[in-house]
Amino acid sequence: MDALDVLKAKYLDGIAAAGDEAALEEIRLAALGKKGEISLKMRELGKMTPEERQTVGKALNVLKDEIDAALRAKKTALADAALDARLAQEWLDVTLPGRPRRQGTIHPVSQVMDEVTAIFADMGFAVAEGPQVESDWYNFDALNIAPEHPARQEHDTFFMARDPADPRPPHVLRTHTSPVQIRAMQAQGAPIRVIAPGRVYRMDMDQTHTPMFHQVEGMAIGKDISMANLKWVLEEFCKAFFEVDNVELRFRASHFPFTEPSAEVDIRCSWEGGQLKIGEGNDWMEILGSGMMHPKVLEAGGIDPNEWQGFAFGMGIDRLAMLKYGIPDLRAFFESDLRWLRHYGFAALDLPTVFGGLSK
Ligand code: 2NM
Repeated sequence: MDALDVLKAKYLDGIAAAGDEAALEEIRLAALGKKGEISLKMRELGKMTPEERQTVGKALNVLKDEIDAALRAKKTALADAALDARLAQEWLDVTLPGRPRRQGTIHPVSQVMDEVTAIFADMGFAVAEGPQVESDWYNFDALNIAPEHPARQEHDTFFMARDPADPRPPHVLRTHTSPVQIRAMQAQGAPIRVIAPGRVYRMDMDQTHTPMFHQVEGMAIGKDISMANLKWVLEEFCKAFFEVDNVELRFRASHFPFTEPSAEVDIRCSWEGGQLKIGEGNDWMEILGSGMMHPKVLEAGGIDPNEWQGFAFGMGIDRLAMLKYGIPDLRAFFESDLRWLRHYGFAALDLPTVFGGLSK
């Protein structure tokens, strides 16, 4: 029995001293592996007398269990210690503020989108969103844009790859956010007041056009909504957006397939000394398109044009951002130049609100 006590002391000391899992595994093999010391001793039981076999066998089994238990306990202890060490090393204080040098900024387009959304939300308009890849029906037909309209020809619109097996016209990258409004009408019915801000795509690229740009369109449908409501809403919008007390708008007769009558809207301004001033001066600047929703568009949205009527308008966000924040070159908008973003970007935590100041 002395021999087993020596074995026991040897292995338990070894286990206690083991510094990692590999060392433990070595000990396990040496003691309990197929050719391990304990296993070999077990094999010798066959040569013993039945009485010897009973006492030595029992003692060997006890020893085997003790070593096995010590190995498991040590393995757990090593894993716990490894985790503790890792936790001690990889800590992170999630309550720390961001490091100013590395903090990102809000892109002027996002800032203006948020401002526009806040202003219209204040007048009771909900925000609607929809897919950027649209069916030909939602992007064109539902908006009373005829098949022969120039916008439907190859050169203005990005078409998705055509499946030769599919007879339907291919989907398109939406050329305006109007399809979102068709979807909103279908989903909610009338009366309704929504704006649809988002990305739109047209095949155009020069000093003043990028193939992807941003729009916000809006509509209000009710029993007696008129151009007068449109004019008030747009004036309120312009005063809030340009942060001036007075604005003057000029409605010029125009033509859009989705509105009848249609008007382009100019705002009184001055450009004296290259500096834009809104609400004064003798210049006019076009800022948006608008009109009364065409009966066919209401119908496409599932709304009865004999019972309901509404106004709609649309404007370009990118140009509004350039005007308001004095950004000279449109193309820099989408180049992701960090110096540009730091210069023209906005602090991430200053959310625009109508009551708290839109742009601070
Ligand atoms: C414009 C000009 C005039 C417009 C129409 C609609 C819809 F989907 F409700 F019919 N949304 N926006 C619209 C009307 C857009 O952009 C120059």
